[in-house]
Amino acid sequence: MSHEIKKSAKTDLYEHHDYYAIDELLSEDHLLARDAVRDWVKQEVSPIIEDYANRAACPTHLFKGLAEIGAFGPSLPAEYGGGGMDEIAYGIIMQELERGDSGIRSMASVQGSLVMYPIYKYGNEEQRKKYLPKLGSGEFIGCFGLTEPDHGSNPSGMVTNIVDDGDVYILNGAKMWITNSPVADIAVVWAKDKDGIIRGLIVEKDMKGYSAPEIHGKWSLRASVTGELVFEDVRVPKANLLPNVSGLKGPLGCLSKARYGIAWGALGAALDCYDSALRYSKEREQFGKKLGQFQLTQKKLAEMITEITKAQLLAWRLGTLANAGKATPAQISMAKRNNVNMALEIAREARQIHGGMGITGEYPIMRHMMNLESVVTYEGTHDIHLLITGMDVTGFNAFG
Ligand code: TGC
Ligand code: FAD
Repeated sequence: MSHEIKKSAKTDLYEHHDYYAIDELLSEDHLLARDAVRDWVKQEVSPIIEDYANRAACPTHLFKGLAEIGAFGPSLPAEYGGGGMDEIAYGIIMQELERGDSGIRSMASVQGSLVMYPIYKYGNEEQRKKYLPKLGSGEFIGCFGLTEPDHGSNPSGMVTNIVDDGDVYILNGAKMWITNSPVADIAVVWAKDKDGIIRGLIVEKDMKGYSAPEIHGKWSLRASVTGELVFEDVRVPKANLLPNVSGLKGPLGCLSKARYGIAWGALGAALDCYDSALRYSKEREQFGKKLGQFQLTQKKLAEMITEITKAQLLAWRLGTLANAGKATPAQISMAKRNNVNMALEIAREARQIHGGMGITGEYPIMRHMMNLESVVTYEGTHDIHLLITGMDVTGFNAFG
């Protein structure tokens, strides 16, 4: 894909906000990873992102750079193409990427948590060796096909299926809303076998009967490419079946990994909106005073930094639980839901503080706000995560 890099004249002035000295809870490695990714975002993402979002174009040239900074599978073992770091480092990297743009974090989430992770966790050694180094280096782009046109929140109803035919499975069906599918070399696809059991397969783009048309007209995540996956009698070698998992817990296990990253990522978008609003409130004057001198503006800013601080603590504690292997799916749901909603509310308040300027691309607010409307829906909607918490505390399932 060709890319015209139009550098914006404005500089990324972002400064970190750490009201509760959470940095003191982080290791030197965490801080080094954070600073490296922040610098990369300032140099490679901030100057071009408004232009790409405006044109609804995906900066696919950033895949290589994302690989170089270790954004693909930061907590997967290094010998399998990951970063060999811990879960908090993974979270912080997602935070810094989403500070630039949710679509850039999406590129990394899908590649690392939804494509490399299932191949690492559920694949055999041959599959790991064949795909993971190429995915880790950005030579291959991957995508994750779970959602279908008629089965979004309820993936267990999927109709995409495989039929056993000697050395191959014949795959039929369609997936919808798939991040990166139009540019992907491989897809991790979830489909039902003849007994209705969900299985995972690695499907390659050159397999006959595979297509990945792009979905156009998005007002959200405009710098991220989204498409369908269509399978018409695709003959997938049996060697491409992920042997070590069956059932919905396969894809849901990957989602736990990615939702964890989003809980941190959303903090980045919120911090960027707060940072911009705080700066604007100290510069812009009305009625002979800076906006920040009005009590109503202070209320907005004080509530923003309070909510950000609470969400930072939630993410950090979730990270320590994840490092100990103790983070439950329901705890991850709570953090994803809370932090994304928090970021969306902060984007809306930050937009108010910027007045009319807040709707322009001069400031990152509107882009973050529109992006977050997808983030609050994908990887489980706001209400689905509420129902997961509800089920966890009551023991009653209110989905069906
Ligand atoms: P349920 O009966 O509850 O569970 C089935 C099996 O899965 C296990 N399980 C999990 N395992 C690991 N992690 C989790 N988070 C898990 N949640 C459940 C569960 O223990 C059970 O195991 P077993 O051994 O008993 O079989 O399943 P259900 O059919 O009732 O569904 C529950 C529900 C509604 C919560 C689930 O379907 C759900 O989470 N729906 C939301 C769908 C969703 O999140 N889709 C995301 C698609 S991918 C995407 O959006 C990528 S965007 C990427 C980007 O661009 O960044
Ligand atoms: P629906 O499930 O139809 O839900 C519509 C509304 O009904 C929501 O508000 C929901 O909360 C509510 N609802 C549904 N069920 C219940 C219930 N039981 N009780 C109360 N309310 C309910 N999927 C992938 O597999 N791979 C990807 O890479 C991927 N990338 C995406 C990228 C983007 C930009 C977007 C927008 C989506 C992506 N998705 C992807 C799909 C995403 O995960 C789904 O959109 C999401 O899970 C919701 O499904 P749906 O859109 O079909 O909404």
